[in-house]
Amino acid sequence: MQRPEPRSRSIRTAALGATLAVVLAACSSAATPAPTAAPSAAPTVAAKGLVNLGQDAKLGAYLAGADGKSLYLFTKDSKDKSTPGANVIVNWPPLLVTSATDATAGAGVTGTLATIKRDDGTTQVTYNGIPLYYFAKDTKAGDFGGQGVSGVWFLVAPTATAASGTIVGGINQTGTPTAAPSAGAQATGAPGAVTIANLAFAPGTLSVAEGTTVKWTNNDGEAHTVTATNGSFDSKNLDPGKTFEQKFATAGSFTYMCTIHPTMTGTVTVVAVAAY
Ligand SMILES: [Cu+2]
Repeated sequence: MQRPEPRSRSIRTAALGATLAVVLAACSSAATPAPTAAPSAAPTVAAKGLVNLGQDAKLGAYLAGADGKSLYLFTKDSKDKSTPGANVIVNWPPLLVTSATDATAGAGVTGTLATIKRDDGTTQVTYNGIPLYYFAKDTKAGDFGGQGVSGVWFLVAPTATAASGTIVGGINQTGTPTAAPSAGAQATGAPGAVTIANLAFAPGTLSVAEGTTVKWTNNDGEAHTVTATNGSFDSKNLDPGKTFEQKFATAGSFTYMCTIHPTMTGTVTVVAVAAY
């Protein structure tokens, strides 16, 4: 399914820009003698490629792009075949390169990186035959907004493969024996949702990854508040049917309560996402 060329070009340019940025950050451009590494640079940056290994406490190891953003597989794809569709193109930008040699692997990425030609003429990166995508609503490293969406989009475990034709090995992909265990809300595809009903927060303790926006919905017949014990956030009076959102950028355990009904308490546990 063809899309207007300017959009494709902008994605490709963005991907190329990210690659160049990494090369520059790593001070390893083939054409330029490597100067002394900047003291502020993390040691692992130099090992970065276009596809890298991320590590999450709950989800385990997963693939991430040069910018650290999560990469996903689409279970409706098959070996070396991206399934075109308007919804796919809008919400799931493929990981594109201008040349197959741009598909470089970061430290610890042991699968085979290759490329396929998409119907719109662009070149998409594959991992063990699996076409790779970003999720449009992920904005930074450690965002897992696409995980489990519609039961067909999953983070890519390092062991994932399409060698047999169908795609297996997405993290928590249904029916995949290699799925990593997870108790986190991220695996449900509806991260960060708390319902208020019957004078209680459910779940009472919610575990999310760093950077997740948690949304409370008051399904009760009366007003409540979502008020942080440490004062860092406060919904004020939340009337029936209303929602409140709070982003949790840093790891930690955050307790909150309803100031109208002080026996109503809850906790958001924010799990750190390892840097690359
Ligand atoms: Cu209340």
